[in-house]
Amino acid sequence: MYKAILVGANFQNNNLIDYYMEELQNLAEACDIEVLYSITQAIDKITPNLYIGSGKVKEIKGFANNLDADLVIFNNELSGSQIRNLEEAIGTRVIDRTLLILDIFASRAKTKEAMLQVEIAQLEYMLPRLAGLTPSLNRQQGGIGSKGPGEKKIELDRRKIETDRSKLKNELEEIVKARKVQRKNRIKSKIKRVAVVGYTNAGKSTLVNALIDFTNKDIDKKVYTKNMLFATLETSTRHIVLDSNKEFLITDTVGFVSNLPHHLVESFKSTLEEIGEADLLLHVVDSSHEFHEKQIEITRNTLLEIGVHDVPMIYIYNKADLLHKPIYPSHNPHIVLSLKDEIDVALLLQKIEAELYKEDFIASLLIPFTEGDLVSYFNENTKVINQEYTNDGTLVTLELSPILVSKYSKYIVKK
Ligand SMILES: Nc1nc2c(ncn2[C@@H]2O[C@H](COP(=O)(O)OP(=O)(O)OP(=O)(O)O)[C@@H](O)[C@H]2O)c(=O)[nH]1
Ligand SMILES: [Mg+2]
Repeated sequence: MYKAILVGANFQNNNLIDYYMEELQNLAEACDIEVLYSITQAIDKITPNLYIGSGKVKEIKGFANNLDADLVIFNNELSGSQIRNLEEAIGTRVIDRTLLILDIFASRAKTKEAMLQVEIAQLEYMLPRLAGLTPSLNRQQGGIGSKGPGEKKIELDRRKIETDRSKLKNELEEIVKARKVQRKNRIKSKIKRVAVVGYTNAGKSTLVNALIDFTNKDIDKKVYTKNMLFATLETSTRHIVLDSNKEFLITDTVGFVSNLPHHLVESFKSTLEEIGEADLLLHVVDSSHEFHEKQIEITRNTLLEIGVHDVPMIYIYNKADLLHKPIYPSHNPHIVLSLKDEIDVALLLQKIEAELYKEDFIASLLIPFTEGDLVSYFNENTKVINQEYTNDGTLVTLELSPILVSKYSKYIVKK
């Protein structure tokens, strides 16, 4: 287990530095790294060779010696030569936030697609830094960066890395193509789609599971949840059927974090495209987190970065059971709840249903007795409010989508 010192350069005395450093600590712990100490320095501009001032570097070396640290993690993204210079000056391995996040993703990836995406992002991170990576660093590989292309780094051969990268990209493209076909079929089926988005550890997977629990108790279908950063990397989609016979697909997605490495976002774009095609986004927020407003902003910006602008969104201020004082949500429409509370989950489902099916009509249809199958169809597939038998046929009052309204318009007697 690595024992690390965290370092953050703070430009123009940004008041969020404490938040970023706390997050960096969480990221390190998600990587099984023990954090011994955290240092920040206010700077106006980057010192080219060491990023921060040389006096501060000496101070870090002192802490590293005294505390017996074997790793220094920078909150800021470093160049290859900065890494090399810092390692020489401090005498430990030096990595940055980006590499740390890439490493967490590498250790969490389970599907072929996710593994390829992470590996491509890792190679793209490495390519511009090859010159700076010293041989000793490469021999020390193991632990951090050891997943994916880690071992291959011994050969530090740019050409080889570039070939690897394009091979992996081709492989990924094949998988993406296959998934696109699947997705097209789903779009054709016209079933409504909901995507769950939000900061990592906010409760996105818990939400999917709560809906599964509430609607069909099929625990085999549950997705993975855990109190750690980036528990979910792969998107997974589940089918929810409501009491009203209405249904939708719900997709759980990877969580966001501040300064999500650009290569990683690029690499995961194909997976995240599904978000933009959804009819509704559920933006889950850990309302018990001190900086949840900042986390909302980061999530919104990341969504913009992947090209999602105009999908309707409900803000779900989750973990209300952990709140010590009331909160005043600034985003609408919203709901404050605890996903651990079944009544709250029922209310949430109502809200989702109302939003997804807001265009539905209540209509009365007179179905001739000769078309009995149609009456059963409506009972199985729509929300029937009332049904009575008249001399001319069955009078069914029900909620209809605009599509069904036009399809069965000839039977409509009242709308
Ligand atoms: N107290 C409390 N804990 C909750 C609530 N909802 C979720 N959690 C916990 O929060 C932690 C994270 O939940 P997940 O559902 O895994 O979070 P996620 O957003 O999917 O996280 P990533 O996949 O890592 O991005 C778990 O330990 C959950 O049990 C809630 O309403 N109250
Ligand atoms: Mg999750």
